[in-house]
Amino acid sequence: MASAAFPQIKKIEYEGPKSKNPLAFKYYNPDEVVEGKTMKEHLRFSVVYWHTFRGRGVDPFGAGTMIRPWDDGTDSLKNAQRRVRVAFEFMQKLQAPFYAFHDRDVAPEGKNLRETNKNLDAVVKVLKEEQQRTGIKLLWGTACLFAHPRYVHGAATSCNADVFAYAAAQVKKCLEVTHELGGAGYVFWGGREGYSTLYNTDMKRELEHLAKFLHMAVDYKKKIGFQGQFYIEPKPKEPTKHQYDSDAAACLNFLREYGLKDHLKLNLETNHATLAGHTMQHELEVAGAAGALGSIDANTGDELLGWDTDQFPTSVYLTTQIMLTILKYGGFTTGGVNFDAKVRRESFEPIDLFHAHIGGMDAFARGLKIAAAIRKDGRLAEFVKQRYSSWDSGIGAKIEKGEVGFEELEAYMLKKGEAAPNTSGRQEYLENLINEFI
Ligand code: XLS
Ligand code: NI
Ligand code: NI
Repeated sequence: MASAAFPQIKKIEYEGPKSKNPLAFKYYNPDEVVEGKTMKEHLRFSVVYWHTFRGRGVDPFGAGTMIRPWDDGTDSLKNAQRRVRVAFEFMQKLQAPFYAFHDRDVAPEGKNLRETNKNLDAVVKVLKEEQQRTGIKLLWGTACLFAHPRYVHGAATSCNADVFAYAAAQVKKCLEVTHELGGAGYVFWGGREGYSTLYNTDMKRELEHLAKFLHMAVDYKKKIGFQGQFYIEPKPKEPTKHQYDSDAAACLNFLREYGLKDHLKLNLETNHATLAGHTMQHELEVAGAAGALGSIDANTGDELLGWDTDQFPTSVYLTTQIMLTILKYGGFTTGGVNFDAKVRRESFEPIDLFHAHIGGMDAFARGLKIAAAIRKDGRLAEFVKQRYSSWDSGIGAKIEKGEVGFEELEAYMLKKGEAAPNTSGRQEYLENLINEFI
């Protein structure tokens, strides 16, 4: 490649917890083995193209602030291709094994679909070269079905059938490109699949259209032999008042209702969980219990701001809870820890991109190690096991096996007279136990 975009920055290495070097990992040691796998294999870190390479630092009150010397600010193809080289220099120096993109992050929109597709092909060529040069892989691709004005009323749920058709054509192309780049997955985030007012909305029809759209995608995926995993990314609102994929449970219900459950897993994002009034651990648990835990968009919100601030995750409690649940369900297969996060508008220098990702990677490495230590200690799991032990034998086992109904249970209780006493839930004890490991 031509001249480096980050000439002062060398490859970020693991230096251990005592290091005071801000450009080193204190906890993320890619080759260190935890529970039989390396950290690199467990965490499968991924950098997002949109925030990291296209984020300009705009907010509803102000213009962009980001200093990006390699970017000439135009929508030219040349600029887009140069940006790819920079992105791969960044990811290589960061030791990030994966990345994720929207079609429109990487290549500019043309004056019609044909020209737009041509632009995408021209950038994909460079992406492919850089993937081969660095060994960095695509975690997932996705189509941006929300930014262009044509998607004002949604994409697959638009009242305008032509917009549905355009979205279908766009996803078709994006699937082909993701396939060509060897993507491990493909994400559907319904940015504007929802409503702003029910006065103008035929919800039933819109949901049926969304399902139809996803079935078409499944069919096309099979047709081209794309083996990657499909995911739905839940989010309750923003930009719309209500989005149909509002949380993990709503997504699962939708997938089951429309016969899509076998074809899509969930890509869960912390800040979206918060907006839905849940914790990330709750969302992971809902997905995990349904066999649909796919991948995560790692970020965090601000307790005092009620919107999707997409901050880099630094809370060790958060990453510990996430990794406890991920490990409980067997770890990532096709998914990974994708930093769908952006540096603050006030953090406008290129080096801030490194600080942000290093912090997130270290926070997850700590979460992984702490979660593994809690699992090795075994007291937490043992407590939960004990708490449900009344189901392991006697009447509990009979209920679970389906051997008894209301009549048998009435006879059992009439004979016994009163239920066995309850034991304490010991929340405070368990919170203290977790703190032993933090
Ligand atoms: C927006 C979403 C988006 C998806 C990909 O809030 O998180 O970035 O991850 O379309
Ligand atoms: Ni996301
Ligand atoms: Ni988001």
